[in-house]
Amino acid sequence: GVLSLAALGAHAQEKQITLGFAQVGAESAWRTANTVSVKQAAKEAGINLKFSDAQQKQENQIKAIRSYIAQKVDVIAFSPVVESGWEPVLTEAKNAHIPVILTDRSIDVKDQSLYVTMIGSDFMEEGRRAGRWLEEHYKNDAGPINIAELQGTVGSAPANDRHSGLMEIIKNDPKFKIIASQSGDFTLAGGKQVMEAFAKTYGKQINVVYAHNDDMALGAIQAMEEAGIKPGKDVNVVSFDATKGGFEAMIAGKINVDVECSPLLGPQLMTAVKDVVAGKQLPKRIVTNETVFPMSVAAQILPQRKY
Ligand code: GYE
Repeated sequence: GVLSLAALGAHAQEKQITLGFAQVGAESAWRTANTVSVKQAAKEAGINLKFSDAQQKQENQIKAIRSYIAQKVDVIAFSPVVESGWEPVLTEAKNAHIPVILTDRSIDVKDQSLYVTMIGSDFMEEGRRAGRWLEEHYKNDAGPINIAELQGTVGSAPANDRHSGLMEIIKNDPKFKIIASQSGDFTLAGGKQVMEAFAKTYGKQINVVYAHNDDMALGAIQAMEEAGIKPGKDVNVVSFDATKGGFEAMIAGKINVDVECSPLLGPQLMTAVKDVVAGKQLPKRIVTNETVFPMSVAAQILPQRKY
């Protein structure tokens, strides 16, 4: 009768939310922790998660997003491999009335209505933090300070912004020079390979290795050691993410400073997904809280690290 109809109505309102998530890949310890965070948080929030891994290729991500549109998921979330080229597929999602949430990496689009919100770190600020550390560290050194940069994935927001953030700080101080810069695609193998080439070409001229993530820093450390260079001593190693692997390298004296970037975005993402489905207004940008860890605090902090 009337009662069971009301119950049906209530049930319909609580229909399980389906979220399609298009992940970048599995290139780094950061990414692995991010994937675990998203999967766990979906489970805890009772959200039905469809998950895909794009193996660091934008075309794979576009395919995944198209398939989520075809499956009529309630919400699409993704961490864009690169910043550009998203208008067509996001317009398709918009036309299908499926809200899109960006996590971790931002995109470069004119039409801000193509996504609801962007949850993640401020990579420019991370780059500035690293730059400020360098300025402080070398304040009594006349230089020149030669920097070898291991960039992340070409065209990705963290690679673009960790570079620009650093430049913003050091550009007015001519003693700092980026003498080499190349992408290691955020992987350990990539970082090692690029560093091998840098060590051959520049050897002891390098004062700083500026690695856009811990995996590449760890690869570079291997390459330096094989080339007879002492990471952390002959060369100051600056890195990003602050993973457990990064902390262990700091404790071993091989990474000098690690700028934090948190991959634990799952819970915030699931809250945003529920809010969007409930028709709530979300802020356009949700920034993660982060800090900087110098080598000297690593041993004390490591036990509290969650990724
Ligand atoms: O720093 C790196 C990962 O987008 C913030 O991607 C993320 C970056 C992170 O591969 O380790």
